[in-house]
Amino acid sequence: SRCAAQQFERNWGSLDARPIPAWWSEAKFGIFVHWGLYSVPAYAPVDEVDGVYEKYAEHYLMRLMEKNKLFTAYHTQRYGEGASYANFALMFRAQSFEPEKWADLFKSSGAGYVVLTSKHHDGFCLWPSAQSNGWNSKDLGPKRDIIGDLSAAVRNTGLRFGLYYSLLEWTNPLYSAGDMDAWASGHMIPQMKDLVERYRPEVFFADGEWDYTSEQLKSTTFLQWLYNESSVKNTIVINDRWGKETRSKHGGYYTTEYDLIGDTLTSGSIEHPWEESRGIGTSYGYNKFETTAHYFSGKQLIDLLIEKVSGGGNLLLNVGPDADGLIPVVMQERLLAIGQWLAVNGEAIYGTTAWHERPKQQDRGIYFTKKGGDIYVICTKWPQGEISVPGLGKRVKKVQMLGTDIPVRFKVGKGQLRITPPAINPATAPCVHAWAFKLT
Ligand code: FUL
Repeated sequence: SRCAAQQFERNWGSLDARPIPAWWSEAKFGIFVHWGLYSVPAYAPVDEVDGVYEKYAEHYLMRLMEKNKLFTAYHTQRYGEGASYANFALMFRAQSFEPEKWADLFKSSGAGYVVLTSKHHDGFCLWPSAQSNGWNSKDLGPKRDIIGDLSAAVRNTGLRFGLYYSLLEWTNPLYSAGDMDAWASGHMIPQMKDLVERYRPEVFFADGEWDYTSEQLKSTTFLQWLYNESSVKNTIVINDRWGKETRSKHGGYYTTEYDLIGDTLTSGSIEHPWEESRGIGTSYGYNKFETTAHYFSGKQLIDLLIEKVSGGGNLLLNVGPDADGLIPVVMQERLLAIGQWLAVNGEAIYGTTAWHERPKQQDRGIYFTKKGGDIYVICTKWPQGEISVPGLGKRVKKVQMLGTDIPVRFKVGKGQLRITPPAINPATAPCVHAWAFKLT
């Protein structure tokens, strides 16, 4: 009998028609991990520059290559005149890396998936890649298959596991030569296929797509294989960074980054799946010079998650472990704060969709999500006075505050639902940061 599986063609029209696997849209919250040689210097200027990208510690190598004054001064002072970036491969040792501890932390954050940098723009691989010329974590530094170890631990906790992969490499002569046929066929596609078949990722987050078109990078060739033939063809979720013309246009979900790219997505007006990613501070790779002033508080991160989810998006929140393999305590604390909030209010987040018909009342800190026949009203500020939800009329039978049995009074009239926030003693409130009402 004929195989019923859909066959995708090698063009965006066909590939874009594949629906995103539901697990991803339901999970809402993921953890991004940027870890590599840049975690050794763990430096970027924080206060001396205004731009977003100059604060990325994972761009350290490129900043040295372009003779950036601040990076060069730091590098020289810390490692000596002319010290090479390649030396960091010996200093990136991960002696204290315990993947089970990371996985437990990620699980406690309430996230549904974890995405690890398999290879960032410096080309250093966190797995024994045959195409890496020994420039990887198994041959150098930790002497470990980091992807193998972390993916197993993460999956043991029931979370999904995905990979970030840079299509460009700053110092690879094959890439610099500009022959993209050779690059894609001889290096990139073999690496990507190796990653997929070895680790069976459930997310493939491509990046570094901005120099060439998706045609030059042969992205549709790889994706056709991924969708038709790979072992993850039914579960894999991909993003939109597959060539300089593809962002917010092609691939799987659309990506924003520190709200920078395609920020119209975050207005909540589009139906296409999308995801915001950012660090807790101002960098993805660990920057040891950040202070608490540069970090979002638990409250800010919870508000961010609510804002993105109510706008129909996911949040991929990044942590940058240090070169020893430890996750800085401040990052741990932030993830646990989110996890505590989700333990009470997750029902208003997981598996929901945006309630596009109702504009959020952002100035009052009021956001909406919906699931099945239920509506959730999430208040990031304790509501002063009544909360009014237009258009619900008589449909609402019950209003409940998540995490407590305290009765909630509400009125229906003139096409409006009006909720009176319960008088609550802060000490017995279900949570401290944001409160959700479920309307049934
Ligand atoms: C960007 C990269 O250049 C950053 O270093 C980071 O990986 C971010 C997620 O994507 O484009």
